[in-house]
Amino acid sequence: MNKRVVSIQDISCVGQCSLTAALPVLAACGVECAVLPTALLSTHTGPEFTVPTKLDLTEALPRIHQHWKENRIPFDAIEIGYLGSERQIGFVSDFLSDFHGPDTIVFLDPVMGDHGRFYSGFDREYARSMAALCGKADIILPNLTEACFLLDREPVVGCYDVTSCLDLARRLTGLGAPAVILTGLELADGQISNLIYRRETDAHTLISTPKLPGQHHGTGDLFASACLGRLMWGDALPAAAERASAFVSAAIANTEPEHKYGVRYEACLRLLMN
Ligand code: PXL
Repeated sequence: MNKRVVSIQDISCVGQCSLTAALPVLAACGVECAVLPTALLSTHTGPEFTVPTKLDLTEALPRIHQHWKENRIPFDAIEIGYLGSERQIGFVSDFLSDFHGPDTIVFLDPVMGDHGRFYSGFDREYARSMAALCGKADIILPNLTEACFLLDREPVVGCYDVTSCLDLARRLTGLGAPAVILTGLELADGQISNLIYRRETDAHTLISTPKLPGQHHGTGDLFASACLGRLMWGDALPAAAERASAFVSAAIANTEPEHKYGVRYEACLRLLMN
């Protein structure tokens, strides 16, 4: 009980994603959320808006790191989401050297693309640095596109089968993280699945929910924070992922398809509470 997480990702001032989603979602799970904001953007970078303004906070990160180190502030988990540059990956790597204790869970969403393409500002070089960072994490949560980029493969789009996904998950643990959650998989018509794989037991769990209409920004961020929050509350990883999936699914169902800010998850936060 009384867990403290630090969430390292951007603040998108408008857009229900990254830090503005991590804070309420982790709080709903009963978990304290400290923040290490990597950049301040006027909106998320999705095509729903014109190009957002961006204040890069890279310079502030080592100073915050140093102050926390002086004050010996411990974290039960480190959540890593959207990072803007290889320099920031380098910073996170240094941060982990000081703050990844034996009982700290490093939960890394290697945000860089979807639907077979990089998000704007990301490329193969970035993917290689992110693959190295995966070696320092305990649990990584790539979608199918990110999984392919991490393994330096051509991206796969659309339907894929469980056997191929399992093969991908096994190879991803080869990067160093002992557990992988492959997110947003379309394994069967009308379904969205998450596949949880652990290297230690070679066991996997598949969690599927109906695919709902609309393409929304930030669903991966919500899933990650909800899954980490439930894990911190004491759920086992498959139960945490199941609860997070149900939460995201309810949030999507609560959102009109044309809503462009993200998903309306606020009314569904109670699904994460004990
Ligand atoms: O949802 C991930 C995310 C977070 N933050 C920003 C983004 C994105 C995805 O594109 O643009 C700024």
